[in-house]
Amino acid sequence: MATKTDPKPAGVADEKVRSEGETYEGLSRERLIEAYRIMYTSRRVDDREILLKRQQKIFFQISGAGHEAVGTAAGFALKSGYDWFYPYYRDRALCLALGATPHEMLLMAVGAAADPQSGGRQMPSHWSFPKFNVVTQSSPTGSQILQAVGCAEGGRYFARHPQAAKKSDGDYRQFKDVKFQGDEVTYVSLGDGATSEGEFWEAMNTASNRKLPVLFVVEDNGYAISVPVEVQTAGGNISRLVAGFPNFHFEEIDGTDPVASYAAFARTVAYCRAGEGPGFIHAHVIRPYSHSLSDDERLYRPEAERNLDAARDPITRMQMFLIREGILDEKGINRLEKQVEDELQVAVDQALDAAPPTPDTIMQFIYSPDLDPTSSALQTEPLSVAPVDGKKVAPKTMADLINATLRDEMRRDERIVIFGEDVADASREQYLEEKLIKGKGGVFKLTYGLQNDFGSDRVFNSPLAEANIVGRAIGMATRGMKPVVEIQFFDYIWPAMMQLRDELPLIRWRSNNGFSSPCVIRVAIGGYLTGGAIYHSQCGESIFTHTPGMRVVFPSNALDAAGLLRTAIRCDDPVLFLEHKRLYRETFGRAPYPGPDYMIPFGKAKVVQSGTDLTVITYGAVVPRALQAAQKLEREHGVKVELIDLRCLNPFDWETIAASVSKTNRAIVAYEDTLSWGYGAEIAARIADQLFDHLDAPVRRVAAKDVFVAYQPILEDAILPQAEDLLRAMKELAEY
Ligand SMILES: Cc1ncc(C[n+]2csc(CCOP(=O)(O)OP(=O)(O)O)c2C)c(N)n1
Ligand SMILES: [Mg+2]
Repeated sequence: MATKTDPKPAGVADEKVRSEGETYEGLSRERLIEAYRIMYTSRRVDDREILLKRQQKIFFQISGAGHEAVGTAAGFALKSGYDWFYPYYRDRALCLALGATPHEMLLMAVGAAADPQSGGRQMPSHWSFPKFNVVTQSSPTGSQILQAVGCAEGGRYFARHPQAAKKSDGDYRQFKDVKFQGDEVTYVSLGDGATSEGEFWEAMNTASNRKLPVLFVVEDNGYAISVPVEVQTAGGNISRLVAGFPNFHFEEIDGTDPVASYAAFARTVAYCRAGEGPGFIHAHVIRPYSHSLSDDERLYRPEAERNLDAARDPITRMQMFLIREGILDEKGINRLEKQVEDELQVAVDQALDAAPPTPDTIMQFIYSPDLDPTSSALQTEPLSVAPVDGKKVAPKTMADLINATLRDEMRRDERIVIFGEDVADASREQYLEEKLIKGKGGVFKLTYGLQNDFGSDRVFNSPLAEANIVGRAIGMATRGMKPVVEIQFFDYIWPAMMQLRDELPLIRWRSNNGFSSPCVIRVAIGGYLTGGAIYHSQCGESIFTHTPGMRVVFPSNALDAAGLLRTAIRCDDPVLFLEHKRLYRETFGRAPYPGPDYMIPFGKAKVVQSGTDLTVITYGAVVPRALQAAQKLEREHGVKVELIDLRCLNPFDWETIAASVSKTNRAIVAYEDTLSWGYGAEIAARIADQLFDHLDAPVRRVAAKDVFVAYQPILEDAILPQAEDLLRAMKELAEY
């Protein structure tokens, strides 16, 4: 076999057969037999699954055929349950090498209740083994890579802050075990096609820049479904393109050769473990079974090309190698293969007998089963603030109280880190140390002074890349950290959308509670800015309330922001915390700081003013506008409006809405987002559905026009719902 230290071309036999006791790049003869057992098992599990699919006994199949050598080598070079793994769907052999069994894999293929990876929720080959530190994987090619970076950062953080790993009662830490090793490595693999995803480059950038112990493995089989590598990758070779990233150890190998692969992995893992930086292994492999059962590669690959691949099949090459080296003879190989077949047959029979999950389990583990953020466990009273020198303490803005809440929570919980664009006081920390500058602390100054107080390990700037922020936060939170990250403007949240829609809210559910990533994403949102224009004024909260697994909070005043942010940080679910820019420094809703333990449970609306004639349900910056309109309506027409501030959008407080509408028999739902398909549409539909008998008038919505917010203030005023619009609608509905 060709290796770096033995540069013979692949397929050419060694002249000298090694004697007993000699190793092959550190692999003993027993280890090589074990490698073959894993590789052969992997191939045979694929073959059996394909048969089961054809017999319609399973519902999908993804093969690892052709990738067995590199996977086995990775599994041998890394430590199961010690290092961390974000494997691609072709990594069956890796998972077997780490200790997973064919039975566990087949349970996933049949979708059994006892499937340890997802309880029947995910397709096969979407690996998840908490006991081996194999973190739940998904289908989007590339979304695992930034999470792996965050995972490595988590390991490093705990090594530097071991106190932070301690358990603590009364918040998410009670339910989140932390384990870490000072020299652990995080493995992440992907295909040649997936290197085209932007998140791959974002991950390479951060791993390189922070010298993280991440081992990137590109399993290059030359195709992404039918698209050949030269279309994906400029120049056709990813190794050439990434060669300029500093701090990396690079290897480009024949990934069908287990010995050469193992040698490359051993070198690279040693480099990563020593803390030198990340590793990158580019493994050339083959894909003998087409992309999947729905793909026939003969449609786009001629026979000659496929024959070239077949000649490199790692299974036959390994067989020939074992025989040639006198490690196993033909009889020995047959015996090993028969043993694998017999064991596999038992595993297949057991999997086919396994019970499916029952339909009543579908809603389990969307959210934490341990900590309910709506419960009174997360409810405290604000501290009353005594006057100072006889003078009442001046109330603070929402911006002030968010900053103070972050500071107190960081003091209380060392697992909290804050990162995002511009959130640090100054990345060049010597400027701060020498007191040459004051520091920035966010474009809205919400994180001002936190780096100064807690250090650059805990508050730092990210690159200008939103997926980078959220993807890394997910990886850190999986390890037990509590990232409280910032998206600078809601308008720019979209690069993170894959992470926010397909990853963060799904980690717990898709792994059947095997993993969770409770982190907080703070986002500056909304308009009424006078000059904010299209790209600094958007709302769009309904897109996230439409995502099961994501808590969504939208406070309208300083006190609520403080209480809800603390709950968001202490809770065990992912939270999107929406902060209205216009409300950051508004006179409306200022309050003294309510103390370091003030919490408001999620899903509890606030009745801003009670009334008998009409209910207005709203949140965010529409609250002060609706209040103004309601007060005017009462002054001028004697109509008494009950004004409900939802505060939390998922979960939301249906009880308060229902009680109010049952009393007033009239309802308006008001929101700043565009009217059609907005958040209020759901509330309106529920009122129409469940409170129909109580209604004396149709349910109305008041919202923005179905257009983006324009720059010129005259246009902005016309587009966003104003107090006058609310007043008109309230009056009309009261008179209906
Ligand atoms: C983000 C995303 N886009 C498209 C797909 C559909 N898809 C699944 S696998 C695949 C090709 C992946 O090719 P490569 O990364 O080379 O891996 P290989 O299958 O060759 O091992 C595509 C396009 C997907 N799963 N995710
Ligand atoms: Mg490929």
